[in-house]
Amino acid sequence: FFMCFDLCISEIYVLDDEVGLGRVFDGIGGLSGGGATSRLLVNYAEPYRRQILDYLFKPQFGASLHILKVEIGGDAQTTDGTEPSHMHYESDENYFRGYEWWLMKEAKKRNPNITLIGLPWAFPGWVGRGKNWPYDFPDITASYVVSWVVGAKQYHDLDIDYVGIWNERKFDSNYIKLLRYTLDKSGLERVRIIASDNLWEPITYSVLVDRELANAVDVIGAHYPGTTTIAEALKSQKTLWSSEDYSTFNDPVGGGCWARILNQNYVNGHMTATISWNLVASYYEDLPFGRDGLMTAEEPWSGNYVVESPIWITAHTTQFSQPGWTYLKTVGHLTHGGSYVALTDSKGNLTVVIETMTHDHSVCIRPPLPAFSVTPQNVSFKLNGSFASIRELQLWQSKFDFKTQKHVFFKKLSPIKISYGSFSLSLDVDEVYTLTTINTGQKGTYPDPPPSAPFPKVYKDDFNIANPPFSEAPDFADQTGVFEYYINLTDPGPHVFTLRQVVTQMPITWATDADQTISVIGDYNWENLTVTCDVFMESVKTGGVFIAARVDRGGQAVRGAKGVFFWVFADGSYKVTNDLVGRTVLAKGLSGTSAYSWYTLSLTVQGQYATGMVNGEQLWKNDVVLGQHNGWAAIGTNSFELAQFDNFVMEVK
Ligand code: 147
Ligand code: CA
Repeated sequence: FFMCFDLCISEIYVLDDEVGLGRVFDGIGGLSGGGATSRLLVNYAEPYRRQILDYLFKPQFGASLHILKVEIGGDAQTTDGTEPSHMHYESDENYFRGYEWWLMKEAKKRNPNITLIGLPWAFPGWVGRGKNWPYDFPDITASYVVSWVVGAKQYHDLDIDYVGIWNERKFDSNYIKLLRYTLDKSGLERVRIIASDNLWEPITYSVLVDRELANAVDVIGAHYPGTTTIAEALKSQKTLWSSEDYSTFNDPVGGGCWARILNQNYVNGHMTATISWNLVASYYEDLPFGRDGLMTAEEPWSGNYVVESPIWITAHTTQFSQPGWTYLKTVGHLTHGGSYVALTDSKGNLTVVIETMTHDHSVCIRPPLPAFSVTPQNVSFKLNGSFASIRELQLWQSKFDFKTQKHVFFKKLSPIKISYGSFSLSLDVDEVYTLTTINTGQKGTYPDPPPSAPFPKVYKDDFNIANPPFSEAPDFADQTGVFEYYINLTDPGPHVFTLRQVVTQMPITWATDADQTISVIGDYNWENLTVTCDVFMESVKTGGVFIAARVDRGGQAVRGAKGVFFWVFADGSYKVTNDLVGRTVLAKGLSGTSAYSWYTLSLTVQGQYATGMVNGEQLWKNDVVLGQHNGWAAIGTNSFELAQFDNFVMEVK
């Protein structure tokens, strides 16, 4: 940029608080879950794990997020895996499962003012009394959700600020009112309700015609709004949020998407918060929506992580304005493309964020982006009202350069002097500027993390850990069902500490979970390896478990997973199949296996051949496995049944 004097023609934009103010700013956030998007983060060694958390949450350091939204785990597949429920069964309550509690505490440690939100994608099956629907027994659903809020306080001293209804699924007005009532009855009047985490309609219409519902709903939250809202939403006078947005590959175009929508969600759509799906891409990249997070941390085994451009784009707003600040009325589009917003704390501070992202460098995953043009331009800003006395503004710049790929992110430039109440800037395309009276901005940095490395070729887990920090064993990514550390208190033998699949009923689903349970682990590119695992069925006659290699998919597509699956059943038989559903049978026969005994299964795949052993003896060999060339290793069960796993080993050839 250069200072623009009389020689250049520039458009004049006025920043004024005397014409009234706009809406109150509620913050910028990240979403962990929906689902299992932070799965691998928890397994990072220190100091890398806390560095990643600092880049996300530490004020005046990196993204310095204002909001953390998490999934209320429902034991079901919710995009990149399952997250455990605090109530697997009706009589069960446990507030130490999964990693969302831990994540919320880490966020609070860094920013005590961070806003916390919980939203269910799925519910355990018992909540619907077996029906795939959460509103037939709304009192059960409401008390299930309120239990989660109460548990957050009781066991973790976390005050949840907002809860939602059912992610991107139907809402039920009576349920929302009952949720409000149940919260109030539990002394949680301060907890507010977001509805409905879907489109603007039909929730807006319902709020407009139903006064009682309008009283229960505090925020209308829409997903992927494409920066716009609808007239009815404005008419409702409700706070409007983009309660899920972004979901774009986090390369510089992803950063450009994020820059454009952070400004324009307010300019065009009057939305006062924007939440990124997802917070941090901490799941195997070959699961759906790989790297759609503000940064990437998908290699706990190496410690490598990458601070991507969306982190620094976030900082342009978050480090210089806080929830409770107010947007000025004087915000808008720039004549030659791009946009500007301005915020104030009403105590004299002013922050202006300008973005000039071009169309092709700011495309998000959805919705489609209509054509627009952005060209270099000179702009002048006139400071009126209480800003007239400002003499200097701090200046921060991000400058995308798609030609050289030498991008500059969140760089502090010399402050701008204000003369005669105005300043000028020469804006190039694909730039982001912050001009602010706040002088605490900082581009946080740590030494480079270790280099990227593939998943280790030899991997063992005996699950022998008495007080695990998390309920799930490292690097296992559950795709249907939930696999937890388990202690066999009465077992005198070598299997006191195991891993156990604990979901015994199809949940109220969000995606299409498989009818079998499955947890994947390892490297998607693996072809030839041996997987060994001790297995223990807990269902007499009907039980079944498998170990697998070359598993080709998870996420919403898990039902169609292919690979090489070696099953044993409690009825004394075995099977080798090409798919998780067990339809394409490569081999089958008798194994002599039954429930309540431990067996060591071993599966070796080498080129076109696979061989299986039980307790060290070959059960079948050299079955031809064509079609499936690579994928993760996996363990799982034949149905929603209890079963245990121990001494898991993978050796890659
Ligand atoms: C959202 C979900 O809420 C997230 O859990 C995650 O799956 C995310 C991935 O992009 O997507 O669900 C959407 C799925 C489809 C659309 C919008 C949101 N869509 O097609 O407009
Ligand atoms: Ca063990």
